[in-house]
Amino acid sequence: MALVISEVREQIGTITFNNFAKRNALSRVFIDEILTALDDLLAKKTRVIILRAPEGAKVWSAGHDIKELENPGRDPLNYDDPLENLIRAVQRCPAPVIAMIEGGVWGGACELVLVCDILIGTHTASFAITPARIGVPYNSSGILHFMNTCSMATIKEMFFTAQPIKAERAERLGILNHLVEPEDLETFTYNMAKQISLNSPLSISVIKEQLHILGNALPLSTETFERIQALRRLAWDSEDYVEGKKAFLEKRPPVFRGR
Ligand code: YXS
Repeated sequence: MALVISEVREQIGTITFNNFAKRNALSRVFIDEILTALDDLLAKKTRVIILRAPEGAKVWSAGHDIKELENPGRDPLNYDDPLENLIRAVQRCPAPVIAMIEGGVWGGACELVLVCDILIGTHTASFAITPARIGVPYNSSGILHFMNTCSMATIKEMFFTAQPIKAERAERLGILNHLVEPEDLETFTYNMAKQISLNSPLSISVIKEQLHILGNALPLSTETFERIQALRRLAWDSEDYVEGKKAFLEKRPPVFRGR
């Protein structure tokens, strides 16, 4: 069964996640299908791309497929991780990508929607970043994506509590561009997509890439980068990461010992 449904209407592409059994957990196979759909839509000169879960979804995406996370002792969010490839593909996509959100957005999926260009959701949307629930370190490019959206205080609360931010607060915090009623979500989203599709695609793609370049323009010395990697190794080498992954697979709360 296809894990994504892709369609085009008046130069507006829609990729619908269709992996409910695993709550749209972003596995390698699922991500490959999303990337293929993205390429196909761009080949068809689509001017706007919408990422969505099926109407009325309780979960937009459960985040990284935990079963596919690297084993403890290795970087769980390394440059070549499939989810990292998807995040870069969305950032580099010349067409604006709109995240149309119903339901919970978990873990790495929370970063995925933050690198989308516009977020439109209903009151069922929520946003949780959860490395602390699993004992993994997040990666620097991912943390920078949060820093480009929210205040430091909000980011610390999200990462430290690993608890969902509900839609109303997400709108106040600038995570959601628009919070709309469920019955208005499609019309509102497609009207905005239509407005964008009538503007200059070249101008939009250049401005989008300028914002991507400037948003990532945070100079780091090599020593600082190496220090960050050493810090991250403390987590991905820890017993806590072993426990975090094991607890998820055993469907029980983790017991972290800080080592
Ligand atoms: O037991 P079966 O085979 O039916 O499969 C279950 C779950 O194991 C599976 N599933 C997942 N599989 C892999 N990776 C996941 N992230 C994941 N989430 C769910 O889907 C089947 C149905 O799950 P179930 O019964 O829990 O569904 P539910 O409707 O009761 O609850 C939906 C959720 C999303 C609230 C619940 O599944 C959940 O809390 N999932 C984990 C959310 C999460 O912590 N995601 C973070 C993944 S790690 C990540 O993204 C980054 C590395 S980080 O941690 O740094 O953010």
